[in-house]
Amino acid sequence: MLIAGNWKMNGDPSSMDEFGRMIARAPEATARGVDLIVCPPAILIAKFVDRATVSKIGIGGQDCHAEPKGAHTGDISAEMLAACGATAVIVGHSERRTDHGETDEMVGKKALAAQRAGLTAIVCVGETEAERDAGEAEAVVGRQLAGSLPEGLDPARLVVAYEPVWAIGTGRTPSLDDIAAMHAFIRATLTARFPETPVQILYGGSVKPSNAAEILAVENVDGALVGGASLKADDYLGIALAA
Ligand code: G2H
Repeated sequence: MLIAGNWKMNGDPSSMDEFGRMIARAPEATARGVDLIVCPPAILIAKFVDRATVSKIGIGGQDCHAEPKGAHTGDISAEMLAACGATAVIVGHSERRTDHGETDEMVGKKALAAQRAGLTAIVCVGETEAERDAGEAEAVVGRQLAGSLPEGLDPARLVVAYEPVWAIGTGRTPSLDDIAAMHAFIRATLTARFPETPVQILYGGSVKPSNAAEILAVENVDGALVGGASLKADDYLGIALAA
């Protein structure tokens, strides 16, 4: 099980106290075999890495550029994340796809860049509510998987996060049957693509301590990508301990 926390655009240096509480409680989860990764905003990555060296919490980025360096104002490369001690990076989150017009092709290049730098790529996919209502959820996710996972990716350093867009930050979640069906579809797609190496599949979208146990018990759910509930140590660890 992997419980990855996505802090999104939340946090500043005063967040170190909350992160310190996560570090203090992390061994409760890691002792049970649950891996923890926290992805703070970029300004905090180096600070979190410094603190996390005494714990078992991995630190990740929330995005990376496809190029290793150059004239790309405001962007951060996978190599820069790795140099700061990050071990993973989220790519293709629906908020990046919407806010920054990221296409499957761009996401695929970022995933390759992440692995080029030695990071685990956490690639996000998920349908909108309109697409689900139209019965197109699997077709959309299938297209995203095909387009966002280019040739050359190493499945051993790949995680796929299924995040239905309509469940993100809304408090709404799909039924457990719908989560099971989509994760089975993603598992079949990934197994056909990478028959030798199982790829971890996370569920994301309004995961909280009160629903974590039932979601994490669904077949083919290998963990969670947690947004809002990853900002507080008690909630984040509550989810991790439900795994
Ligand atoms: C989905 C998730 C984290 P939240 O984006 O990636 O956010 O848990 O707030 O729905």
